[in-house]
Amino acid sequence: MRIDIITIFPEYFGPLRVSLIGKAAERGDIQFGVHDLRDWATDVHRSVDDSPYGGGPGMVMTPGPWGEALDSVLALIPTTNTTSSPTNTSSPTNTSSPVHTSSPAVTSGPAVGAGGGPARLVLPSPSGVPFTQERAAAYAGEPWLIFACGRYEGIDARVAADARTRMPVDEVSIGDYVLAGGEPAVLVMVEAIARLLPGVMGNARSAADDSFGGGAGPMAGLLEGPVYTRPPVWRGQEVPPVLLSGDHGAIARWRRDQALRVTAASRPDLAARLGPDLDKRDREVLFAAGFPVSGEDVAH
Ligand code: JEW
Repeated sequence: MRIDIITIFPEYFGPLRVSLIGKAAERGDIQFGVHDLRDWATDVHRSVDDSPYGGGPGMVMTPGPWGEALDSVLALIPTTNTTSSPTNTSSPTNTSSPVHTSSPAVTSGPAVGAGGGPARLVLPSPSGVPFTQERAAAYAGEPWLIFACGRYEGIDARVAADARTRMPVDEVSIGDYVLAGGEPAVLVMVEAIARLLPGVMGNARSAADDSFGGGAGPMAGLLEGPVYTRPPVWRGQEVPPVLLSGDHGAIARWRRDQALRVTAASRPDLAARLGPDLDKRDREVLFAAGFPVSGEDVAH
């Protein structure tokens, strides 16, 4: 998968060289291009913002540099030929070579930008659709994502409108709080996406076991409960004995009980959607946790 990021703070993406994502990039499982929007500014001050039409506080990112930046990044890579991989391997912290001056080894693809090309543009925004585990999994199946990081009061709306004429564009929110810009949202999304790519996680674990794991699996729709490792007693606290019992059925039931309790306490909205596949024991656990359980009365 290729990921391009356009930002006025390329140094913000140094963390992409660290840990499992950094290793995946070294292996070539993810190809990152981080691009400084100011490289497409045209004035001596490299301006990318101006006052909002209609008045109001703050500044708005001007469309000019964004249009040129997206044109250049789109011209970078794949054609419809899926056997040739992108050759621009600029590291996340390599901000010295903007893509529009990349070497001739970089292929340009006439199919890209003609509508239905392989790139998807993701625009972090407090007004976007929610970024969920489901959306992360869908993005993990894409060949090429371009993230555009706004700042100030956002990006002139014509940039997204223009981009939509040639590629899918998603405005996405990572949560109901207001950031100063899209950069931290992109780090969050890239981490959630990258860990779903084959071979990126240290030891292969089932995504179905994760909190927010999809429809499959016995723990679907539940948050994960507590976890323990050695030593068996620490500062007077014992590991729950069932986990040392070797009784895998009892362990699975205990973990489900804990997941139900945590979900009811932290996320009653999720617990309320658990519905029909709850067994009698599940309903007893939720009821004991003080959670309203529909259907038959589980109190004795
Ligand atoms: C977020 C990108 C770019 C995402 C989530 N836009 C905007 C905006 C901003 C402040 C006030 C009002 C609108 C700042 N801002 C961003 C914020 C993403 C930008 C500029 C963002 N929260 N905040 N989930």
